[in-house]
Parts: sequence; structure tokens; C-alpha cells
Amino acid sequence: MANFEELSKYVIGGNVAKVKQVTQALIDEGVSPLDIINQGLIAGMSVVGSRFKNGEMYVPEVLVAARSMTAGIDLVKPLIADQNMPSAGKVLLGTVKGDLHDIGKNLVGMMLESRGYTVINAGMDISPEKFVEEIRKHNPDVLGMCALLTTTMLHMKDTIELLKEEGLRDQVKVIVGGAPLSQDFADEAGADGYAPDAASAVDLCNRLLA
Ligand code: B1M
Repeated sequence: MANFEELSKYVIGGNVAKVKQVTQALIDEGVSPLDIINQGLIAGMSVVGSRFKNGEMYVPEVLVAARSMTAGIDLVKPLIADQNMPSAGKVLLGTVKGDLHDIGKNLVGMMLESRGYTVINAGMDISPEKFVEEIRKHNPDVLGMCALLTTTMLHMKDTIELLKEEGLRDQVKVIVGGAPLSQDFADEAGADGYAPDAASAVDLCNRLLA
């Protein structure tokens, strides 16, 4: 019988084939997709994070682990997305300028889609100017910015300032998230809300658009 520990172990080792195999086995056993993500895939990635921090893993290994995690998420994604739900609102998502971390943002996008939101994923390394361009193009209800680096999170404030200068701030709710952020930082940056994880991001959008 497949288990979460096994799945985490293969994420840590970056074994894409095994991650797919164990994820599929858990799906076939009827395990909840969210448990597979949280207790298997994210749990493995958390270990990768600690080892990376302690110098026990290096960037190429982290990238391979991230790729294997994404392979698992891709298998689970169709199970939690309800294609027939009317749109709850439009959310534009992007990782800020200079930041190439996109796994958490993509998870947020997936959770939002599964709860009926239309998600436009602008990608990563998005400058304030590019966010403005994307907002003009897509006219979203919510802008969601993600940052994983203490250096890049400062661009959230720059983006919000530019939205004000361009007269767009009142048209869009702004939410922020990512491991180094906090509610205090979000308040200081002038965001409408902060979510510590993907599920909370959905609750936050629901509250802001109610
Ligand atoms: Co990087 N990295 N990384 N990295 N990396 C971190 C973030 C770091 C904490 C590792 C460490 O030292 N422990 C550290 C940052 C230190 C700091 O600034 N305080 C770090 C560093 C230093 C770097 C480089 C500078 C390393 C180097 O080159 N020397 C470099 C920077 C590159 C760049 O961005 N310019 C770098 C590179 C990379 C990789 C490319 C190798 C890879 C990214 C691959 C990818 O994303 N496609 C990578 C990874 C994978 C990590 C760790 C190991 C894992 C991040 C992750 O995906 N976590 C990370 C260590 C860690 O976080 N423990 C680390 C899983 C993900 C599901 O969690 O993203 O937190 P997270 O998302 C959560 C919540 O935060 C929240 O919901 C998600 C799900 O619950 N959330 C939101 C996220 N976005 C949200 C948006 C919202 C709401 C909620 O609203 C819009």
C-alpha cells in the first residue's frame, strides 16, 4: 500500500517516475487529493527546504525535487478542479520581479480554480510595470502576488504604489503570500490581505469579493 512517507521520500530524491507512481497509487486507493498534496508532496518539499538551508542540498537537486513535486501535483489537479462551476471571480497571479519561485503560487492558482475562480497565471519575475499591463489586459477582481525571497518581497509595495499612480488601485483587490511574508508586512505594503497558505488564499478571496 502506498503511503505519504514514501511519496515525500521520492520528492526529496527528485524521482519523477516514482512520485507519479506513488501519487497515482494513492489516488487509486481513494486518498483525498488535498492530503496527497499536503502530507506527501509539500511535506517532502519542506524537508528539501531545510536541507537546502543547511547546505545539505544544492540548487540542481532542489530543482529536480521541485520538478518531481510538480509532476505529482499535475496528477492530482484534475481531481480537485470543477470545470462546470460558474466563475467566482477573476484572479491574476504572479511571482514578483527577480523571483523565480512558482510552486506555491501555482498551488494557490490550482486551489482557486478548484473553488470556481478564473485564474490568469502571469508567471514569475513579474515587474510592477508588467503587473499593471496584465491588469489592464485582463481586468481581474483580485491581484495575487507571491514572493519567496526577503529581497524580492519589497517589489510588492512598489507594485501597489504603481497601481495607485496608474489609477488602478481601487479597481482591484490585492492579496499577497509566500513563505517570508506576514500580515504586518502585507499591511505595511498596502495590500488588502495576506494568506499563509493556498487554502487561506481561497478564503481570503471569498471574503474580499463577498
Ligand atoms: Co529557493 N529559496 N532560491 N529555490 N527555495 C527558498 C525560498 C529559501 C527559503 C531556501 C532556504 O534558504 N531555506 C531561500 C530564501 C531565503 C530568503 O530570502 N529568506 C531561497 C534562496 C536563497 C534561493 C536562491 C537565492 C538560491 C541561490 O541561487 N543561491 C535562488 C533564487 C532564485 C530566484 O528566485 N531569483 C533560489 C532558487 C530556487 C530554485 C529555482 C532552485 C527552486 C524554485 C523552483 C520553482 O519554484 N520552480 C527553489 C526552491 C524550490 C526553494 C524551496 C526549497 C522550496 C520553495 C517551495 O516551492 N516550497 C525554499 C525553501 C522553503 O520554502 N522551505 C527556497 C513549497 C511551496 C508549496 O511553498 O512557496 O511557501 P510556498 O507556498 C505556500 C505558501 O507560502 C502560500 O501557499 C503555498 C502553499 O501552501 N503562498 C501563497 C505562496 N504564494 C502565495 C500567494 C498568495 C497566498 C499564499 O496570494 C497571492
